[in-house]
Amino acid sequence: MKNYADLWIGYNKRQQGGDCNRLKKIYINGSSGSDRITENAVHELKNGLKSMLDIDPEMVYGQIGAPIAATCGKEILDSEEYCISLLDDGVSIDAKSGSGVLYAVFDILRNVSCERDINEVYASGKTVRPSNPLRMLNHWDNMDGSIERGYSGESFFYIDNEIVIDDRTKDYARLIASIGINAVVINNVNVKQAASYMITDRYFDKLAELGEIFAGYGIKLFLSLNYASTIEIGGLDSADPLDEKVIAWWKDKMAEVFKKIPTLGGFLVKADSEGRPGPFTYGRTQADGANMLADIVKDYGGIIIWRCFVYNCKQDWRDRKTDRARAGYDNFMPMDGDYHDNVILQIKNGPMDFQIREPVSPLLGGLKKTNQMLEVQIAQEYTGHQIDVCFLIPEFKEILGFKTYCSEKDDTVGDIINGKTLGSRYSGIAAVTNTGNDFNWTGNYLAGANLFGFGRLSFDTELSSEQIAEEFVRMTISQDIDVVKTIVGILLPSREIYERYTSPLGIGWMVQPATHYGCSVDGYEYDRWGTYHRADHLGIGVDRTDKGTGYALLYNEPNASIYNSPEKCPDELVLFFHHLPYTHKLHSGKTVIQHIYDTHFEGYEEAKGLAAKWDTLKGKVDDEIFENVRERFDRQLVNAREWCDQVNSYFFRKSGIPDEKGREIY
Ligand code: GCW
Repeated sequence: MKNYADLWIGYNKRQQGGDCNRLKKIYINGSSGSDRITENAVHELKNGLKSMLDIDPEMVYGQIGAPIAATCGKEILDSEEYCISLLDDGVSIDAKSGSGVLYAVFDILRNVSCERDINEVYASGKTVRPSNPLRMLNHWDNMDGSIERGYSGESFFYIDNEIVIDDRTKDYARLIASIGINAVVINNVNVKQAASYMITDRYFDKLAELGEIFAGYGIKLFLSLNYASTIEIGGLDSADPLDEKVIAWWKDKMAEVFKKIPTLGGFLVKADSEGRPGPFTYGRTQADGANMLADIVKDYGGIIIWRCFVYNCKQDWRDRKTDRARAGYDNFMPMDGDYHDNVILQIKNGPMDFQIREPVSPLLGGLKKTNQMLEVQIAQEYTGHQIDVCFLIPEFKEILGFKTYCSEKDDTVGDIINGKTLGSRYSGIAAVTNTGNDFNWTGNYLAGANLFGFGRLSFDTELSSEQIAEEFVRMTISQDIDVVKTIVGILLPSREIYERYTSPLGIGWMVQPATHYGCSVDGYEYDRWGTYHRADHLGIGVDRTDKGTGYALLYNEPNASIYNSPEKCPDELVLFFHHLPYTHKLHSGKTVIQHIYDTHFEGYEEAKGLAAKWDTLKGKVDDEIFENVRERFDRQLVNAREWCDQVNSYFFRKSGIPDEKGREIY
């Protein structure tokens, strides 16, 4: 027995969503069928169609330009692009490489799995090119098997400082390739202990093997790199990026690494952040550090993805001038244009750290001459630890759709990271992933929707949250229309519900320090991390306007003026930008304090509503899935109640202003 679930690549029996005869003959144009990715794709297709529909397709291979390929009407340009069209006697896939074939196959399997009528779906030919060049997962897995911010068991990549390669590894590659992922960083950005030796003999063989497995599914292997490797494993006394000895060491090292792991795509680097070493130690800039490595890996086609999560984590809470929100911008903007071609800056979606609501980082739309990549987090560090249900795709859609006003057109975050704005081929989106070795991969079965959804969205930014949620349910839980509606109805509002019972109006934090689960309003208030709410008896919020830290002005107009003004600033972010009296009236017409009370009472009630909806599914969905989610809901309700009562009591005690509706506050 396998010790893990199949999720959306289980291919259980399906009803035909229309006449499926055409699936009996599949033409593949553009690949001889003998490259490894196509072989894997065809295997997947045959296996999937057999188990879902009992169809054993005949495969016909032809080269691009063969008369057969006429149906798409346009030339396939990109190696990951594909076209699926209908022929009288079959279905035709046009692609330029194995990757295109692979994505086409998963497109067909997904539609069959959702019981859609392929004659309708592909009636006029479907040409698809992925929205983003890089569609990446970042694992924060440590080599001892633990996972930093992991909520679904231990790592399936490592046990006791050894790399594990087994059936699950290959199924993982299939699982993520099927949703469009083409790059994976397999180790934590905090590179310590054994992980520092990933770029040595100790691990080369296993990494080469892993890289090959991934490559068979169009996925590039990436590693997180210890910036201070020259010191920690190289025996030098410096990691200064301009020091000749340091540069020479890296040159030798990279020659060795790319020779031993030929499929390697490059490295992700967390430098000068939260105690990690970096170029600042030597009075150098982030660009100096990134460029030094990038120039060296360039010879091997490698790229350096450099994180912008650089801030002072030893702040004095008394200091109101230093603003952590500004740090990314202040540290990276001055070198805009200096980062070399094969450097990508990886920017967290917000300026702080994956709170349930943050403004978009002003680096996105600020940087105009630098390759950029968006980092989001599907590991639910601040969003409920995969105990509370929190479907994050609606949030990601908001972020991608955010207008930065960085140019006349193509100025959304989506445009920036898909390479349109800058015309760059080095860009994309990465998620800190939510997987572990739990049976269902993600702890809460419904958290699987975030993994599925992230992949789908990274591949096709135009998909709606609802489409994604529905596909997830159909592919993994049930085709029953009522079940589908019920679960989609749980997923879609879950992020806003989570927001309502936790920290209000964009202020963030108020979490238990260290674990980041559960409420502690003052948990970080007198700490060193730069994460304050500044509440007193009169009001709450951080003044980030021109009169405060000036952060609001880092945005392009009109965003800067909107955020800078308490009247214009959207309610959901108003306490992020402004310190306001509890009696301040929001756009909603409510005062700040009444908003706090109302949203918390409502959020808790709504969470109960989600749990009640789930209860109606008993007997209608797989028992194991039912019980898994049911048990999480029990814990979510305890959490939601704690948040509700602690936040309301705290602000009632601070402000002395009673709830208009006279509800119970402690
Ligand atoms: O805030 C922090 C998380 C850390 C994480 C860090 C980062 C991997 O709490 O666990 O470290 O963000 O993004 O580097």
